Amino acid sequence: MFELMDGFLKNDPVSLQKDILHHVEYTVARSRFSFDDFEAYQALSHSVRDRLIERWHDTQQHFKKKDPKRLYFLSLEFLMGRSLSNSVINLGIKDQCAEALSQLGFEYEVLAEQEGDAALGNGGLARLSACQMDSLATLDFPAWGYGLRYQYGLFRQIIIDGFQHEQPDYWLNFGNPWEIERVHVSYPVKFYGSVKEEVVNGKKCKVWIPGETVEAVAYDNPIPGYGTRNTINLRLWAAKPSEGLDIESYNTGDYINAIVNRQKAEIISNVLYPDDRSYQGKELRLKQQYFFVSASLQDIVRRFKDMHNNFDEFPDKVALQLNDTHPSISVVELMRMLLDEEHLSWKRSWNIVCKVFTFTTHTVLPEALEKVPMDLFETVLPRHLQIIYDINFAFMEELKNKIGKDYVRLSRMSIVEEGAVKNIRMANLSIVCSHTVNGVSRAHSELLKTRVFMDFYELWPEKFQYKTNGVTQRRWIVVSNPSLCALISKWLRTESWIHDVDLLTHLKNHASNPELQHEWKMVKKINKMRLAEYIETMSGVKVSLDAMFDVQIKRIHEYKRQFLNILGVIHRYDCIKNMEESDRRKVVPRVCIIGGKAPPGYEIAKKIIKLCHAVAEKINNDTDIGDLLKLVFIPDYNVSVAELVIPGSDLSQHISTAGHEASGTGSMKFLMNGCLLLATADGSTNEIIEEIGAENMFIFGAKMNEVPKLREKESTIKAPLQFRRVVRMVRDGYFGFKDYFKSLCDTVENGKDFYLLGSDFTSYLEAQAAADRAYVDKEKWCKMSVLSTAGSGRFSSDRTIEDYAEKTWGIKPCKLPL
Ligand code: 26M
Repeated sequence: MFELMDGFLKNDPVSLQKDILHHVEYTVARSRFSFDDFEAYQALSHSVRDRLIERWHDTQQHFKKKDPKRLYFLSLEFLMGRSLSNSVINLGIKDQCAEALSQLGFEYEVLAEQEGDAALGNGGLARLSACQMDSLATLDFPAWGYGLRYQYGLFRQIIIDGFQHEQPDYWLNFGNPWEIERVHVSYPVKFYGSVKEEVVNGKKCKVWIPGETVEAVAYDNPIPGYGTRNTINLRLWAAKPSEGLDIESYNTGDYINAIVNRQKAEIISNVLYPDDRSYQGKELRLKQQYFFVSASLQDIVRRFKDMHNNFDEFPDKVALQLNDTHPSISVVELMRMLLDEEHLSWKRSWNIVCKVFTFTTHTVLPEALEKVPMDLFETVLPRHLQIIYDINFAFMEELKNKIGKDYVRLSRMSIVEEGAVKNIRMANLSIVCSHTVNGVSRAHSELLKTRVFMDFYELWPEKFQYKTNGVTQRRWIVVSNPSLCALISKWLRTESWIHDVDLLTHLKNHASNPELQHEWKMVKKINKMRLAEYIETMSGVKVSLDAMFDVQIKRIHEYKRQFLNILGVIHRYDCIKNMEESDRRKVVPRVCIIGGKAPPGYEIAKKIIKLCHAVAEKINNDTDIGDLLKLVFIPDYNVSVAELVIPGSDLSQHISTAGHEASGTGSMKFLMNGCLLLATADGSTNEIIEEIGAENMFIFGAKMNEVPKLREKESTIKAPLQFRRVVRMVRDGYFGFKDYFKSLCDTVENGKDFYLLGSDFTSYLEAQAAADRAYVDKEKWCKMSVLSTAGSGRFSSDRTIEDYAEKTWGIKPCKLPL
């Protein structure tokens, strides 16, 4: 019998089964003769975890021995989703696990479903971090992720009478086998207090006397690479009361209060902030940011000092990646550590800081750039504010030398925003202190250079790069679409595409092959069946598999235009209603699927969710319509729902107003799974068009450069009749809730249609009609679908990460020997 062994633990089914039973008995503490699906999931997870830990240890040892330059990826959000399914794929032990379980009377797929999502993030930015961690591990890069271990992840969405309600996501309720608590890896993090000047060794020094100290405890999450033993670490910090404080109690009340107050420290890592883009300047948010940054930097500096004693070598050993501005306080914190704790000179410290940081921004909207009110800064981080002043002073001097006394420009570029309320501009701080700045698609980077950060681009053109996002094909094909994965490997006669995704392009050769097409359609059908079952369970709506499954799943936001989608559905409904019987037979049946969470405080987004339900109620119960049109809202959209929905979709919509989606990564997941895209030329779509050709997609709407003009003219131009008609239906209460929908209708009428729904409506309907026509021709549709998958290689996060490694971080692979 072959033995799959790369550590102490063997990976054959018999050994796995032994381990599973061991964990049933000793970890889960159940009888090995009677345990349920969840307990079996726990035991299996612990068996997989043991294997991860072996590889994790070997990897860390190896990195330590080789001491390469390491990348530290700092992010306040990671949307990891489930770990079991991903780990067994990357370890290459899925079949063995399935066999081991089947002999015990369990089904692997059923157990994998037991796991809840790790949802420590909001949306695109957070899932991108997770995809990038997978690629960093797979490509053997010596990388670490650092973040916060929130006790409550992103809120759960429940729908009552069509309205969104938020519920806490206490994801740790049933334990988390995928993390390792490191009680001995902990650091004090300071807040508040004051700054004093002292003389140390004859030199004047600033000393920060904190008002509060909180302990950061490490939780390590192993991230296995695919087809390699390398397993990197995602270290998340949890806040615990600091040991340092002695409780001097004079009475029981003091004693109890002292304990209660200490316990308040834990609040810092309690809950993830939902992204509403313009949410600014909250004390707890600033404390979260500093907390994770301070602990991470203490950890990083400690690791550096273990091996080196000259800080000038720091930039040769450390790259620090800022995932948006959320961790940008790190630049100031590193400065503070070098100045106040290592007693380096300003010049030397600044030199080091400028060589280690790189900054990626994920937004287009200038109003979404983070600002922190100065007095809040002064209270929470008094020493940091001083350092920011010093950085800004030096920067302003340098700038004056270059551009003269252009005070308007100087004030635009200043890190400190003057005004009634003074603010610290976190993006300006990040740009000034980073050696590279990048957007997340080519179009986005152009926008940064010509608009959002134009002044900085003029000053430092060499700092600006562009890096188009990517997603990992391991999760988005291999884990979530096993049938497609098998088909691809069969036709390419290799599994190498799983780590060399450019090989997918060879599918082009078979795109018209009837045999492949037959198999391709079968795969889609299986996935549609799975999705249809899910829809029926979640919403009670029965859908026909012959219908085109048309999907829009993403966070709900005005710029993403779910409202446009719903108005399109209303138009379709209205057309069918008014059709002759003979014409009805020609209608391509559709199932329109929408899913996504609205930020809790974003009223218009919540109204869009309610509208979707109101329209669905009407259409789905109209016996006149039957299977020709259904509308369903999928509640509580998250990573594992996406894994189910994407493979089962025929068409997916990415319809943001051009110039608003920095990149978009959902589109890439659909593309890989052979779903056709109906999209505007926004963000990364532009590059998808280049790869697979506009003829294989349904592109519509105003182009990025047309948007400003259209906006100017918007108030004077009448929206098309069809558009006014469907909005009127909503306004007049055709779907009920007349008063409630009024403010929603107001956002697209009376010259206030900022996101240009009216102006894009006609071309949207044309694109939809083109999709209908294409769907009727099954062979043509299938060919377009194959070509979508075949052209998706460029959108793998492997490509993105290789590019960052070479051009931004300057890191090289450090592979564990087999
Ligand atoms: C800010 C303040 C307070 C609380 C939360 C936030 C916040 C959290 C997340 C703000 C923005 C956040 O994420 C932005 C984001 O997800 N951007 C998306 O990033 C993707 C990956 O680069 C892109 O593909 C999307 O186009 C972009 O919208």
